[in-house]
Amino acid sequence: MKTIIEPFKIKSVEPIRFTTKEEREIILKDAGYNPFLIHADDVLIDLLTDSGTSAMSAAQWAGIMQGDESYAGSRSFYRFEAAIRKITGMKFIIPTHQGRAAEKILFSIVGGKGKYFPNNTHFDTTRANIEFSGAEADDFLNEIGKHPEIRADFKGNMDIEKLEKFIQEKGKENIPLCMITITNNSGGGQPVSMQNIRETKEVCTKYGIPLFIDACRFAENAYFIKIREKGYEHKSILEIVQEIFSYADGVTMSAKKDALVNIGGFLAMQDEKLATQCRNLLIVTEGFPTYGGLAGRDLEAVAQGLEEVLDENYLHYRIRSVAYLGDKLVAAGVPIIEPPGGHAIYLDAKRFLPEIPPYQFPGQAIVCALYIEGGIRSVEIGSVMFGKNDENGNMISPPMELVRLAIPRRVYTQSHIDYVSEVVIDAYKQRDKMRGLKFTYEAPMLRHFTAKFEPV
Ligand code: PLI
Repeated sequence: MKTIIEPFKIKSVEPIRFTTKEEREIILKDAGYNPFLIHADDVLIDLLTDSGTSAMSAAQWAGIMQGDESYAGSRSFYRFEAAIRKITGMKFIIPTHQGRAAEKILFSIVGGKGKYFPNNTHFDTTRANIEFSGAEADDFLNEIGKHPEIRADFKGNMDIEKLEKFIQEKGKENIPLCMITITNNSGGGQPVSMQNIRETKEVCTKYGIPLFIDACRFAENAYFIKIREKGYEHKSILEIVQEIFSYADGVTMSAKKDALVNIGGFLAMQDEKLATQCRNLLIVTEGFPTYGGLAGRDLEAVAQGLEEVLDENYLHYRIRSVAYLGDKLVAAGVPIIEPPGGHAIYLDAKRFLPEIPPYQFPGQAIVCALYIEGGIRSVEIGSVMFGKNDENGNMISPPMELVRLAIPRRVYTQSHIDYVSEVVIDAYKQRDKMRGLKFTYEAPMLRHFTAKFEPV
């Protein structure tokens, strides 16, 4: 088989700034050992997130020029609405400025004290918006998804039995909706199978609970279904995504992922009463229902991106280029979540640094090392992001300690990725030099964004 090439040519480039290791040591110390707090100009390869970091296409930039900036009834809104309706089949489509704005509106209405929201794994903003409303966010990831070293096709799946038991325990009247996140970002970018989405829907239907899909990476998930799930190999990506959403009663989406844009999101649903409530709140918090916190040009770019992301050549390159990095790391013995996910490689910090206990944040130690060694910015997804303190001040850690290397869409070439693998492999060889960290500052919510540390 020949090399799988980037399915695009580069028309516009952006320089990246080189720094020395000595400079990076000072920069990181000044930022309290938290790469969220360093200037992007001081980063060589930025793998902090795949969110809002895509390179847009010429057609998207052309759409930007054609954006209709009318306050109400913008032509760009109707294009946006049609693109989303074609994919999701949803009747009511509400633009928001990004994913968490959709979550905020939804959970302000359906959330509240005494309510429970199950998911395969809530993303941090989803969890935060649910908890902010006074409700509880509960994760039901399938057992296999909790074992980074086991290779399986659909490690993002919901544990259907546990979900059903939970519904019986808490009472269907206390569960306004159930969510499923595709792909499962916090669980390693792992896909969810069509069968699992169908079975989740069946349980929801049995108890009269609506199913909402967190659709950030729906196209990447659909591609995994095509190549891994029996019966889907000859279906088009559009057919697969339409089947996925046929099981949903609603959708939240950050368009900053699979819509290939730098800003945008939406909330969509079949229920008119709920849509009316959401639109009323949207007007207070985001804007009029035909722009909802976005400019007309943004709506155009989302509509175009949603068409481009369904291209199988693109998805083939996308999924393969992430796996390419994963394969190199595995060949060098670096522990990662296997198999590689759709948008990122997740280093398994527990196996990478078994000597550093979770309360000294092994993932954050790796994040710091990758920045100092190679100017690579990554993010910890472990005790810094999801750890909680009990009443005695002892930390309760999440099941996994991970470092995410998220790959922006259409941004880096194969040689950038080769460089990343060299830096990670070098860091792994020198892992006995890494030290744990402790907080010098932590915010009460979403603490990973602003936390400061010092080495122990
Ligand atoms: O960053 P937002 O507000 O546009 O989207 C929030 C959000 C919701 N769900 C999921 C699965 C996400 O991955 C997500 C955002 N993800 C970010 C920022 C990331 O770095 O993965």
